[in-house]
Amino acid sequence: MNNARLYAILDLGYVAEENAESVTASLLAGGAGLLQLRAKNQDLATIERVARRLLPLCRQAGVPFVLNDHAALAATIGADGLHIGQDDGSLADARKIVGSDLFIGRSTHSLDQARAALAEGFDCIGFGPLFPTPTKAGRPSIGLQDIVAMEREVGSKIPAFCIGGITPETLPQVLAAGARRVVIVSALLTAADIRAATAEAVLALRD
Ligand code: 3NM
Repeated sequence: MNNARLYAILDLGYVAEENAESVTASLLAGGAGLLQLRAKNQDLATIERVARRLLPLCRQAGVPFVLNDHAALAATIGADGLHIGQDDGSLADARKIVGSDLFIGRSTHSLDQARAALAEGFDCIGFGPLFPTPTKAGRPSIGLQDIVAMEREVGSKIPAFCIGGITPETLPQVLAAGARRVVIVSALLTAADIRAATAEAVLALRD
């Protein structure tokens, strides 16, 4: 686990498989510090194929490659990290599958869940969605009011990434509310210039 401020996600809901490498290259060139492959509703063979193409790009950039959801596949392909949601079982169960080499992150949707993920021993968390987002449609947004407490109690111990509806327009508010690290998905993947949009976010996240 590194000290990344900007965590980018290559989400196959936004990016066609044939563009996965070029978009990932742009996210990495822009300075994303972590790269996750997220592929809801895709078969495992597709996910493995895309993951095996993205992994060397990340390695070359010195950026950890994280797989969403699929613990066994993450271990098989040699990913650096695994990310799992609230309904994806315990850390201990995921550890049994991936072993001790990978870091494991958890999605959290409240201050209590963030505290619980820290107590359980996760290596990092997502915290959100701060705002309503088309990327996770229907999930209630949690607002900005708990970011300070979350950063104090959890973000001071493990990397904690605010997520959900973060765009160039909302990022200043998110930072003003106390966030230090963010995940940005659609605002980067739909940007006219992905590398430039990523670089701008990295700049805004610097101390
Ligand atoms: N997880 P965008 S919100 C993948 O709160 C994801 O756990 C969330 O995408 C959570 O930057 C989210 O497009 C979507 O809003 C983030």
